[in-house]
Amino acid sequence: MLLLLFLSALALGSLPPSHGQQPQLQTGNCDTSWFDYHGRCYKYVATPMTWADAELHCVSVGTNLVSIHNLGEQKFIETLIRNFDPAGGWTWIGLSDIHKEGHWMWSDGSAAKFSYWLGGQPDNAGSNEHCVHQHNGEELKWNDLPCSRPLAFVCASRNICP
Ligand SMILES: [Ca+2]
Ligand SMILES: [Ca+2]
Repeated sequence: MLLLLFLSALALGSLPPSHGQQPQLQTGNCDTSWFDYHGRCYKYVATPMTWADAELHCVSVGTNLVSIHNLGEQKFIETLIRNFDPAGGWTWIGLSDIHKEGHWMWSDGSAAKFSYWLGGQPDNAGSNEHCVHQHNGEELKWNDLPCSRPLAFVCASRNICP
């Protein structure tokens, strides 16, 4: 009996660790195929579109391209993207300097305080990079790119605190 208990304890101890690092995707109060993070709803759209068409698509369902305000939200969005595209392909977010070069604005009107640029970015390559996407890699860091590139994208609802 004691031996059995000992073996059970060993078996329990050998269970793989839970995936505590990655935020879980939950629908919460969001509609089907949207996911909740701290009361805001997010959706990954795999159909490649230009940045403007992606924004118009988000607006057509009452949202905008996603704005990102802290590292926790960035990591949630990385999890959301990888849930649908495990390789973490290039994905538009709502940041652009299309209105004024070097001045970054979120398409939902929120202030651009947080950033997560790749090394050496933004570089405005060819003086023609005004829209921001999440690059592939271990982390999905940000890069500026020509807005005309068709990419997947993430929409998010606007209920964000100032
Ligand atoms: Ca630019
Ligand atoms: Ca760039």
